[in-house]
Amino acid sequence: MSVVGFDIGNENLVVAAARQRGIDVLLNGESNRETPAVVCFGEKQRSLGAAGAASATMNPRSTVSQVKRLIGRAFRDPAVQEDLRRLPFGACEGPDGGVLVRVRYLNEERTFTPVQILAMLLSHLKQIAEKELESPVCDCVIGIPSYATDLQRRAYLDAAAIAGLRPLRLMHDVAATALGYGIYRAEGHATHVVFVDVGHSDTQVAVVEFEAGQMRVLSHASDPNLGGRDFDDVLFQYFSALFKEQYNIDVSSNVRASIRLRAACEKLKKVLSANAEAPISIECLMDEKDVKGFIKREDFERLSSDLLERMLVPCKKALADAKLSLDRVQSVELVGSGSRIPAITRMLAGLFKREPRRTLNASECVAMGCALQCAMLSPTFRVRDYEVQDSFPFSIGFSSGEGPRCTPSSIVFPRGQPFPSVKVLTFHRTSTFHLEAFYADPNELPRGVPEKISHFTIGPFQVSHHEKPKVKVRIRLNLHGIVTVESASLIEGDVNDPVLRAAASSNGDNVQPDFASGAPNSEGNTIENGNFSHPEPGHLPRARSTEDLPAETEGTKMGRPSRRFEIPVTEACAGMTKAELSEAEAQEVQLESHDRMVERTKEKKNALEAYVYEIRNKLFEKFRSFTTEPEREEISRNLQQTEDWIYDEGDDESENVYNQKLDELKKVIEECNKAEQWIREQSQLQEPLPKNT
Ligand code: ATP
Ligand code: K
Ligand code: MG
Repeated sequence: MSVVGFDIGNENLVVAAARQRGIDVLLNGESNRETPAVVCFGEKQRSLGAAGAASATMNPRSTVSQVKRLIGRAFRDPAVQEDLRRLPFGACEGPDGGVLVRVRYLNEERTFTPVQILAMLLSHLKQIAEKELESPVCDCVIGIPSYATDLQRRAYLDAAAIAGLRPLRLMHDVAATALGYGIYRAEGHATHVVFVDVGHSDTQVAVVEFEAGQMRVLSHASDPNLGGRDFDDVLFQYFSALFKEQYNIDVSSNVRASIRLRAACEKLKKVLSANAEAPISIECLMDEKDVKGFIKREDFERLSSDLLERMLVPCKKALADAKLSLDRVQSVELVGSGSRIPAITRMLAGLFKREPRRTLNASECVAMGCALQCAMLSPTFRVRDYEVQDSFPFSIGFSSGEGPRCTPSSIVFPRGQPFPSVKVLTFHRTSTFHLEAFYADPNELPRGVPEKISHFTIGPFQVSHHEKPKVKVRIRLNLHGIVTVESASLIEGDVNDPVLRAAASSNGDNVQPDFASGAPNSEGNTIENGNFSHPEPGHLPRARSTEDLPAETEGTKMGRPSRRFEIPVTEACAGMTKAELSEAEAQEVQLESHDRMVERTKEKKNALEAYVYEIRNKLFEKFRSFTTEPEREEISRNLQQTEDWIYDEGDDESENVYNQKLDELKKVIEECNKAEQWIREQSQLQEPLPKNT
């Protein structure tokens, strides 16, 4: 079983695999190490990755890109609306309030969720990996932004499931980068490194402590809306204004012109990373006008000064959260291709009082770190012991739905919590109750993210008892950074209670709801914060276990033994239902089989064309000796007819029709082929025997 790591960038996808000799980035069908995160829907087929990007200008409105930013977000979120304005494809609100991407596919209006598009990209990467590795790919680790919400994390898992992948972990991008950095280094004493990843649309920072055999993420900070594309936008605005003045054209009013200018600005930005000035020139941009312009790097930097200042904000926040003074930072590592702008390096050097380094491969480090983590988690690989401890960037609270929601004691996982982590909360309840998980501090969240995470029903259960029984609820922040109620149990002190005893004997572990009638206790609804909490070793996903739950039987203060009963837990969270998930899986299977059919049809058409050429060449050489002039003319006419047909009415036919045509043609020259075969055999028979020496 192969183990792979995926970097799902807003612009670029990378897949890496662990092999016996180390981690390799895998090449796509075009032999590139990065694959554009693009799906293009066409009249006849869907094109993914590099092929999708190649068809983008032909079909801009049905070319879907930057979908990472739309996953698990509300259509009405102003930040989403802002993104959609810049993107050429259409979108509308889905029944769940999420985004639906609108495209034309096979001459029909179709909508897809961003999760489905992500699944298409993952599936494309899976195919790339399977081809390169020549083995099936299922286990993987997927890089995600540290600021991903619970809903978005679940969305990544849904997308992976649709693509037929099994993520052993969703891993924060920068934690993956840090793992790749740390595992080959064996400092005895603690060193601190700040990682700054500037991507296409976001900037992520983490402060990491390395010691021999382990890494600990001390803090994550980020700006989800600051990346390379914002610098493109600065240039876009500048040249739009310039062209309006000089050529009297309004580029932003024209989709195609906007796409072309944006692409030219991105190129220009890259040129400016290596040169002090750069020209721009676009033929026939709009209203049949050719445009020309030029900008100096210093002017670009001046126009970008706000963006550059903003880049320092998450850096300062990460340092402050890590409680680290500058002199304790040994290195600043810069990754992400967006960081290639020289002014960014300069700004960071100013802040950190040291030159940022580029020890790691800026565009491949996330995928490589993920592949490494996958190897560590997979039983099929042996990797040296190395402990990865990540930290969670948002505070998570729980409330039982009554009383003031966010009191300091309701924070179960404070910001910076090492995870995976388990905490046990104790409630005093006599019947079914509800728990709500929520983000405890809205200020920590990206703009537009709702505070509510998910809702849990603890029950059904009911006890008739005068004492308040204890309900212990086990809460897990899992390896993916998703929060769940793992189990709940009723701890009952008095085993002499006849009702409870009856329940225990007749229903095994579960206390059923209909055996007692006592009124629910209205008190005891406050959360007793976890009486124990243990961060687990980061590299071990732990199976659900009850080993550290209170013992089945334990002494109470009255000296009586207590009993434990499991209570059912149901979860209600946004995201896809099981039925939606299997429907999406079926749809993806159908789309893929259509893609394969289109590919096969192309191959069949090519084969027919190639056959025409092959026979035409043979006609006047090999076939000459045994055919008459009229026979050759007849065959020639047939070949010509087939060729004309391919370029005309047969241009877009089905696989079967091409097969039929090929068979017809083969019949026409059947006699010739037989004759050729006979001649070949004869000449082999007549070949002189090798001389005996
Ligand atoms: P994200 O991490 O935000 O999801 P991503 O991982 O796809 O996105 P990267 O591939 O790290 O992003 O970076 C892409 C950005 O890097 C683009 O904005 C691109 O213009 C920019 N970029 C690439 N090369 C250069 C260069 N030489 N100079 C400046 N910017 C560059
Ligand atoms: K990337
Ligand atoms: Mg990235």
